[in-house]
Parts: sequence; C-alpha cells; structure tokens
Amino acid sequence: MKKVLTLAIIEQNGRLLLGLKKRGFGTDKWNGFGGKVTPGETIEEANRRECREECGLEIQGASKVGVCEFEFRGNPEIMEVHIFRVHEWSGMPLESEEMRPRWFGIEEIPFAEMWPDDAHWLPPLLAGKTFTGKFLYDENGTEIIEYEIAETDVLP
Ligand code: 6OG
Repeated sequence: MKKVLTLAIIEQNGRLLLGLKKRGFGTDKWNGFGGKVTPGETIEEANRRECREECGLEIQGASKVGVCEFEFRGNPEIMEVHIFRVHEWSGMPLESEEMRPRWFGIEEIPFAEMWPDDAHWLPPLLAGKTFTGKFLYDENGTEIIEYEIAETDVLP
C-alpha cells in the first residue's frame, strides 16, 4: 500500500518558509507545504496545487530534490513523499485553514518542532544535494527506529 505525497521547501534570500500544521496529520509541527497527489494530476501539478491551497503562493520554478518513504511500525501503508525545492514563486504567504506560514533563517530552523526525519535530509537539501531516504518510525510517530539516506542523481 503506497500513498504518494508532495512536500515543498520554499526559499528566498537564505530563508525558508515553513508552515505550522493546524490540523490533521502532523498537527503542531512545522513542515513544508504539501499533501496527497490526487488521481489525474502529476506530482508536479500536485505540488503547485498544494502550495496554492496551503499558503497562497503560485509556484513558477521548482525542482524535485528528494524522495523519502515513511513507514510507521504496525501500519502497512508506505508514504512516498516527493520533496521539491521551490526557488521561483509569486504572491504573499497567507495563512490557510491548514497551515500558518512563517519565514525562518537557516540558523533558526525549528528542528525540535518538526518531524525528526527533517534533521536528516533538510541540511543536505540546503547544501544542494539530491537524495532518496527511507524512515521507519515507531507506532506513534515519535521516534525513528531505522533509516537510510543516500545521495543520488536519479530520482524516482
Ligand atoms: P496531508 O496528508 O496532511 O499532508 N509528511 C511528512 N513530512 C515530513 N517531513 N516527515 C514525515 O514523516 C512526513 N509524513 C508526511 C507530506 C501531509 C504532509 O506532510 C508530509 C505532506 O506534505 C513521517 O495532506
């Protein structure tokens, strides 16, 4: 069972736009913007739609930089998350029902209030790397039990 999702890291002048998730999966964590790819749309289209819906920005330039698989122990579902680095966009970040956006300097990224996997792939992303990763969390999604991450030029 595989679910395909998107996740966008939006950057400007050395700052990142993150959103505080207000409801649903990952509530009260800071994360990039994204969600499920729906039938009939490409992963790139889903990335643009999710950014528009969750923080009001129109994406003009984004590149896929990583694909991570997440699994929770005891749950057969695998989340395949396609991670995009967004470098060109227009509009003003707006709060949505789902996310409260805020800019963070690179030195103030709130890792303690993010999914623990972010600490493993966000620094390589910011260093310009492309990667694949696999993370197995415990049942509650609090701790990573096992993970692997590899740099690659060829993304799925
Ligand atoms: P909705 O299902 O609420 O979108 N996502 C994760 N992001 C990180 N950093 N770590 C995880 O580890 C994640 N699992 C899912 C994908 C959920 C959003 O959260 C991301 C989507 O952008 C478990 O629509």
